[in-house]
Amino acid sequence: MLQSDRLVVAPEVGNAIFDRRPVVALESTLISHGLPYPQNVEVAIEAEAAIRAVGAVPATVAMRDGRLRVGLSVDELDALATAPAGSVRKVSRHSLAEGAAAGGWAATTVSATMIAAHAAGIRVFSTGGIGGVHRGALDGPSPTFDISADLEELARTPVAVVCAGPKAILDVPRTLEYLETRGVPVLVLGEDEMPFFWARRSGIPAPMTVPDVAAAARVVEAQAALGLSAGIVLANPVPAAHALPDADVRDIVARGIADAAAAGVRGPATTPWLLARIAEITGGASVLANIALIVDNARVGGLLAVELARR
Ligand code: PSU
Ligand code: MN
Repeated sequence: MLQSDRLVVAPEVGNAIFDRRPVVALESTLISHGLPYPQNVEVAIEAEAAIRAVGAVPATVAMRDGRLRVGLSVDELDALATAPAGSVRKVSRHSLAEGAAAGGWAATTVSATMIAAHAAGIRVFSTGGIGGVHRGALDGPSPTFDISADLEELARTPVAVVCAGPKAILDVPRTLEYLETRGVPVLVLGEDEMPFFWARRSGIPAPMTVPDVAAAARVVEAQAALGLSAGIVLANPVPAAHALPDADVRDIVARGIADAAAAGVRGPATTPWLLARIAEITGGASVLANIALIVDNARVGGLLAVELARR
């Protein structure tokens, strides 16, 4: 059991949870490792604003000095965003204890954010894209076995995660197979295809389509009522105005992955490295798409939390 002194919930967030008002968790790895400064702090603030605009309370999660923090101030968001490169750890389930023992700031990935959100009593969490089965994890001359801890967390922790699908740098079909095996429903909002992170469509059929957020809320509610203790993925395609063309994403990802292999990048550094490399290749267009999808996922997470609180 998580000791209460290891979980610090901001008063506004704690009051909302106590009153059963809608709350949406946000993660911090996309601030420290996913996007360049100053867009990282701008998107952190915009995502919180998008949640408030639909009547929910935002709670950005990070770890500081060994404690999981649920709800950060603007100054704290800024501290995470401006910390010198390499000074903030990226923590997932397997590295949370190490990050806690080390002290200082640590940014939580999807898996670590789900742990904190669930411990605090938050049912909805918005991010950019979830981790998944990396390309080359299972095949090629030397399989890396690199499968994001996000997938196992979704299998065991009952939090609904709003995202633009698995990041397009991943093996999306195998990520879907993994989630199916581990009992995680994957819902796509308003489309019959999985989104492709920076692009709206991937060509990969959606496991399940929901027409609107109210329909998604009914699935979340049924999942809980049936005693199924897994999470849920609600995939929301990137807003059309900032989407990259599907075919371009395919080419860009292939280039980025070839570059990463040539540079010998491995392990938890892989995702941040590829996101930065793809930002270079696209002249910043991928960053604009990433920002747009994070803010829109925050809005949809807010609507989902409002719908769940109303029922
Ligand atoms: N969404 C984004 N940018 C990111 C991430 C999500 O738009 O950088 C982060 C999340 O924290 C996710 C992590 O958990 O990438 C996946 O890392 P890995 O593949 O090492 O598990
Ligand atoms: Mn990994």
